[in-house]
Amino acid sequence: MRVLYYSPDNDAAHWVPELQAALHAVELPALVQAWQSGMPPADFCVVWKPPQALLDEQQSPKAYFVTGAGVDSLLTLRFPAGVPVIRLDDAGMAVQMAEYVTQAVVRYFRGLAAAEAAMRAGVWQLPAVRSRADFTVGVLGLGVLGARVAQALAAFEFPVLGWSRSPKQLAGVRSVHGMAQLPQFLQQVQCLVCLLPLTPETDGLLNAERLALLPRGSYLINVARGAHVVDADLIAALDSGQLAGATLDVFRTEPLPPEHAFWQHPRITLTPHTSARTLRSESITQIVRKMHAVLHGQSVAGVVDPNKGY
Ligand code: NDP
Ligand code: OXD
Repeated sequence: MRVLYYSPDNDAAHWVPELQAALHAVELPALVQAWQSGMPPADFCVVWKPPQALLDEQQSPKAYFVTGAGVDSLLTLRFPAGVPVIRLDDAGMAVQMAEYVTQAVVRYFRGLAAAEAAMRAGVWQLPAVRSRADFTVGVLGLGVLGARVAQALAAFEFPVLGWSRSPKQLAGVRSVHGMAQLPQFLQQVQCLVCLLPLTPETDGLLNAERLALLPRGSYLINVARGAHVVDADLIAALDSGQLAGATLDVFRTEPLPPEHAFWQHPRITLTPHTSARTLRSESITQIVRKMHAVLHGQSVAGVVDPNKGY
């Protein structure tokens, strides 16, 4: 069996031998190689942000595996017709996302940033105590990551409201679905978490009109994709006090350009797209398990639906 690996992140030196060893361990002997133009057809391709040339050359693998959860960067590429594209589902990301979002929510709920700033200024001042019942957290997207985040927040006894395309039932989480329910959803949440995939429908979803529906003084946590947010509308909402703060892990352009207004904004907390990292060992284990399933004609989770774009 032949497997090709490609990522612009220059990490083939780790992925290639580890993938080969993992395949060998489950008795799927394979030659795994970093992709170069002109290679013979592979049985599987494992890729992140591949060039179109790779897809044009590799027209008949049994599947393309993507080493991330979001596939928006692939939507403009032309994949060979009929070849499944399979993304990571969880593979160790959900627990990371749950811990990142929970810390950001708790930081806002408990007023920790203001308390730390006061201490740095030599002032001993207790933050106001909020009522948990009045701090509803709204999670946009109740997929693999959003569901785990919503349930982690519910375990901390926050009222949690979720929004998705199709109906969901999650213990401890009230949920609504569909575009028609979005305005009412937004009106109820003090802290909004975005965990949607980036698709033509969700691009720019968090614009001035929708941010204005949140109760005054709400918070935004965006851990999905930068383009879900209209940057200028977010800045305006923060400057007017409509939003009290935003935590942003993802940006329209990454790395965030040095001149971008987000860097210096006093009410924005920034992190460098690190809320849920691709964990190589967990990802390889999942990909190898799915390769085995595909070879045996079994169905696998995480197959991208080209019509939905995620
Ligand atoms: P999933 O595909 O499992 O879940 C997506 C969720 O969004 C589903 O609940 C889906 O609804 C909902 N959704 C999609 N489109 C719409 C819409 N138009 N209206 C309402 N709901 C919609 O994705 P994951 O949970 O695995 O990942 C979510 C995103 O997180 C990724 O696409 C990626 O962009 C981002 N991400 C960010 C990382 C980071 O480090 N910052 C790391 C990993 C991922 P339904 O269930 O009904 O289909
Ligand atoms: C992903 C990401 O989509 O890292 O996996 O953002």
